[in-house]
Amino acid sequence: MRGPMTTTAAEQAAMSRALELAATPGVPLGPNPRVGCVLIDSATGDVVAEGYHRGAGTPHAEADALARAGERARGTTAVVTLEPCHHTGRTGPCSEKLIAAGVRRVVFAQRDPNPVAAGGAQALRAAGIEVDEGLLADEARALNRVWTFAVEHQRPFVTWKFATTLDGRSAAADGTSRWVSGPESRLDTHRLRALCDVMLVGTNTVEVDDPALTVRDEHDVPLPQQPLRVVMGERDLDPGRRVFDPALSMGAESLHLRTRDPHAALAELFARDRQHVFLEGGPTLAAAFVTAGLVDEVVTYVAPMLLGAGRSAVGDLGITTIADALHLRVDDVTVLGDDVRLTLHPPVVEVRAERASK
Ligand code: AOF
Ligand code: ZN
Repeated sequence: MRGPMTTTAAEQAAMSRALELAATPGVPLGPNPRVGCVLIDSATGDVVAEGYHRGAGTPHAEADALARAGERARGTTAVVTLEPCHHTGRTGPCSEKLIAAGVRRVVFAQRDPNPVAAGGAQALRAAGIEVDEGLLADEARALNRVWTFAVEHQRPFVTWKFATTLDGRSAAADGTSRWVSGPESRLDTHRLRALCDVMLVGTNTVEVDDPALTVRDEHDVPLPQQPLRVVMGERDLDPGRRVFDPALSMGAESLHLRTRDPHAALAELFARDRQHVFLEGGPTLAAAFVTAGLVDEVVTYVAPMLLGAGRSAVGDLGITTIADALHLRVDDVTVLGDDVRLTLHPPVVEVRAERASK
């Protein structure tokens, strides 16, 4: 039998706790998912041991809990937020560790979308262990939203961020663009940058704005590692630019990807174990990603300011008539100082079809 219907109250409580453990603050980001595991006594439901994953190269959550339980693991139920892995990557297969430890039953939330590591449930069942899946699966997926997306699509998740005036301008007619958004929005941007592992801009942005692209310390998110700073485009760049200046790097690496193709860029970044790209412009690069269908999330800061003329946040999308407009779904609206932050997700196909038919 599958699904949460067959789980006990003790298993449900253990899964909530496992999700909490998985989300332990300060667990380094990196290419691995956040995973938690609680071993409970199969008869009484009492907690025997807890464990969680602390980042790539460290023991998986199941191995961590098993090590803490020692001999007491025998006969327990392992409640884990992700299907136990069945591969040897940086560490050995958890399926075999659970079998060797004499665990009686395994309840997991999210099925492992990673084709390399999947198959744990089947291996456990084959060894005579009772397996139940799907308990709090939505919560587990949400916890590893970006990792799940990247593994399922075999490319990084792309968040495109921009700031505009009320009339949709990101720079004035003379090209000046500093301080469109206020200090609260800028602080929020640094917080979001800290959650990504790549900062991406085009060569033109480096030439015109000369950004350092580092995450500064005004944010409240622990920063285990500065995101990789990537400049994309075929044009040669002056090595004296701030993004290449070791004195300003704060430990962040930088990389010039000599391509204009968003697919090629994302493939290269995924091969380097990167999963979350924070795209910060400019308009040409943003347009290339939007038209390629490679923007997965939009975060925009709208400032209560009018310019009447000037550069728009995004370049030509090849759209000439209103029926072809790209529609986004607004998922969050937050007031930040004088600005409004909108978080949106990409084209809702039904809305387009519905409007087109009117
Ligand atoms: C984790 N932590 O607690 C579990 C994972 O390269 P490896 O050996 O660390 O394997 C990573 C894969 O293992 C990961 O993509 C996921 O599919 C699976 N389970 N990974 O990092 C854990 N249980
Ligand atoms: Zn594992």
